[in-house]
Amino acid sequence: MNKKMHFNSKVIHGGQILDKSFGSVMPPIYQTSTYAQTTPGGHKGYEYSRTHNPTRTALENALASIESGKYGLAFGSGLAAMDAVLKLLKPGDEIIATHDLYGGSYRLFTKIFETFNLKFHFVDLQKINIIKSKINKSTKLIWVETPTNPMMNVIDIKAVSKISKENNIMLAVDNTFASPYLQNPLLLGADIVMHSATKYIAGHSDVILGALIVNSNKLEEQLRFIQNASGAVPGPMDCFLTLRGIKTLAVRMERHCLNAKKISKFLVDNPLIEKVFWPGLSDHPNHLIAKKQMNDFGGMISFIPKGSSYKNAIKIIENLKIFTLAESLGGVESLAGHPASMTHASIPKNVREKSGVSDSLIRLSVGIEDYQDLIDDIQQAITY
Ligand code: P1T
Repeated sequence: MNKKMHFNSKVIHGGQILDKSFGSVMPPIYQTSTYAQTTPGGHKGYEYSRTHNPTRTALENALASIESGKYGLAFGSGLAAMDAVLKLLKPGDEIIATHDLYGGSYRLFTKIFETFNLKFHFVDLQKINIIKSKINKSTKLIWVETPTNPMMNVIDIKAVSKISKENNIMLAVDNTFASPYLQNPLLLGADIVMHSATKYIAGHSDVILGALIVNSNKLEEQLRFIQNASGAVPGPMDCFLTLRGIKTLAVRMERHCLNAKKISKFLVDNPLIEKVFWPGLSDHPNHLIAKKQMNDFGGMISFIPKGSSYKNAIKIIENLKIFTLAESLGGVESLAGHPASMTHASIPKNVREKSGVSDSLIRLSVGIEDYQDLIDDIQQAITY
């Protein structure tokens, strides 16, 4: 039944089975660490909650459904999900990764996994030939983030997957900025989809959670082993909150996209703004790929105020009243941030500036408030 449902229905029903005990419409929060056994091994499929938990199972099935995948795996955070993917690799293996990506991802790659002798090549994955030039027999993984955080570059997943398949390299896509509403990387040839479900999937800024979705039985088995052996699992309450968030993912995303469209137009037309980064703009360098690959253009916008001044950028984000100055994104409330000193502070200045993350860049996570109120807020903030 799930395969035939449209996305709007999958978010409500995908992978869900009605509770057998009392018919509760939402899955119960199984707040338990362990399960009674009649004899050692005599249990109903659940023996210890690091390994399995029924609330987590309900979430994992929902995640698989909305990403059009076979298996979903939930983790304690987006970074814990990425950590599990990297543990598929061995010392000496090489990874080609997007050069402009979330600062915490860069930190995990360089400060943790480089010390275990994994080698990372950070390149501009918009340029397919650069990928080819970095491939050698040790290359085991291509890591794509699209749209990228915070520069909003769009990488052609299908084109990258063609190369990964030709060279027998695993392709993982961080789909956090798009959410499964905008694109399903498994359908475009990816082997692993990763989410910081903390963001659009959960959608209410009240939970930290990560997800992986795969089709291959072998990958599921390996990742399930790592999930249990390393133990970075979310608790049942967080699984429940994420499941509840998923129910409204489609309607929330529709509004996020509409609001971002209105705000990006306002910014583009405003003489106090120097540059706007949003894939829905016709002059965005990857607009055509975004149009082909995504169902809409998302709720994240970055921009640089006139004069490209750090002081102006800080003043503007401090002036905002409806937008909250905060890390994170994808919640119902609008947030504003300064990537250079916040989300991307762990990337050395010269490295982040090469990918465009300048000191004058402001990032907006456009929420689902009335767009006119958001526009008025930006207007008053930039005309201080
Ligand atoms: O915060 P966590 O759930 O561990 O997710 C990490 C992560 C992974 N990938 C992307 C693209 C992300 O944006 C994030 C987290 N990002 C922020 C907290 C932020 O404000 O950009």
